[in-house]
Amino acid sequence: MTEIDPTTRRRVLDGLREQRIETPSWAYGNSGTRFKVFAQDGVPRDPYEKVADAATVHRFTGVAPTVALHIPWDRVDDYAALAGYAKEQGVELGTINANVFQDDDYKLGSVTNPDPAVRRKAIGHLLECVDVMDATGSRDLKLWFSDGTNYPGQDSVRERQDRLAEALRQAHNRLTGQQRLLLEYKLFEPAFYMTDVPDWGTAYAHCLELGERAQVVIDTGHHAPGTNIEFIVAFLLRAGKLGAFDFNSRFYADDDLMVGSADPFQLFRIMHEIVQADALRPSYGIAFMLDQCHNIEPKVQAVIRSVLNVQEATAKALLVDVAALTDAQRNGDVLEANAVLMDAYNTDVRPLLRELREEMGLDPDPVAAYKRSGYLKRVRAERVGGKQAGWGA
Ligand code: AOS
Ligand code: ZN
Ligand code: ZN
Repeated sequence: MTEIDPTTRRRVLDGLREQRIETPSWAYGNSGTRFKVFAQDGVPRDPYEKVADAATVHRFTGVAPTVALHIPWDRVDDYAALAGYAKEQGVELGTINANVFQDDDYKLGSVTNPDPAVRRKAIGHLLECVDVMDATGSRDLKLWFSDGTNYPGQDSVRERQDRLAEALRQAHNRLTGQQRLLLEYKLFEPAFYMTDVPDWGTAYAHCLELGERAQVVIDTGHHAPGTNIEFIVAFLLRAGKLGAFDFNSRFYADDDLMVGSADPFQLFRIMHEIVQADALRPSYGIAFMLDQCHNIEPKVQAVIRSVLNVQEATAKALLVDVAALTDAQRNGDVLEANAVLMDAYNTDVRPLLRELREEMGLDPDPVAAYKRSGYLKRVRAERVGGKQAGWGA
């Protein structure tokens, strides 16, 4: 791409200025694999400190004004007080993530468990999460189920779908006002023969059955290798059923590495579909969340880097010359259409992003500014005995 003309420049800067990226509370805690959790100094000891870390990310990036909570990892007595603290720190509480995967009772599933008593307990937790949303003012309830089976014949696949539909219906019926139910799918893990919500098609079908408030979540790490995720994005956008993203990167499985690190081109292709559908603006309603675990790298800095990676991919997507692309597509000019897209992808958008941050009154280099700020040094001294994010806790 040659010089960016002033009109394009303004349009891209305005789009980026409006962008919102939600960070997850669990990214700030210690995490690891099933082999080892490497504890880091200065990690949060409670939800308040996670909120403080999220606010730090927002302070340096300017586009991460909400933090997602995970219940019960972030359970507190007074959610309104936590919401008030978040506001004081300059952020808000975002999506509420339900957790029905860590109790012994859930060995054979939560909402799809063959035992009705376990199903009642799991549904009770989903409803409790909506109570939390009422207290925090959160719009979205995000549901990911670890439910599934490990062996063929272990349980009735069809009955499990009925149980799932019933649980979703109860949670959906409990929502009021602007509240939404976001259903996340995952092909594998921890169930290895089949999961009860393995793919976007299953999630989409359940959301259709539920109605308007139900939307699909795309976690970029939850597909078979080689899956064309941007196709799923385009399909769900067309159907009006794309509610949210859980952004992260993967090389092999659900690696939960920093978004845009393994495959920045894929992230660009996803953001291209979003921009083409005019779905970037917050009023469209998609929650762009991160779902990451920083096992070996410093956490707040990694979240800042992740936010910048999403911004870079978005800036490139906003740079696509739509008129030239449409022209090439309509003329069947395969190579020209591809060249238009690649031209945007190959543009170095970092100067533009520095300009954006200066316009927003931020340091043009958020990572350097964060490192200079002394935040990590301070929390390392203050926070003794930081907690694990939740896995294996
Ligand atoms: C699990 O693989 C999913 O990505 C969920 O979104 C999960 O709730 C999240 O990773 C936090 O544990
Ligand atoms: Zn996820
Ligand atoms: Zn995941």
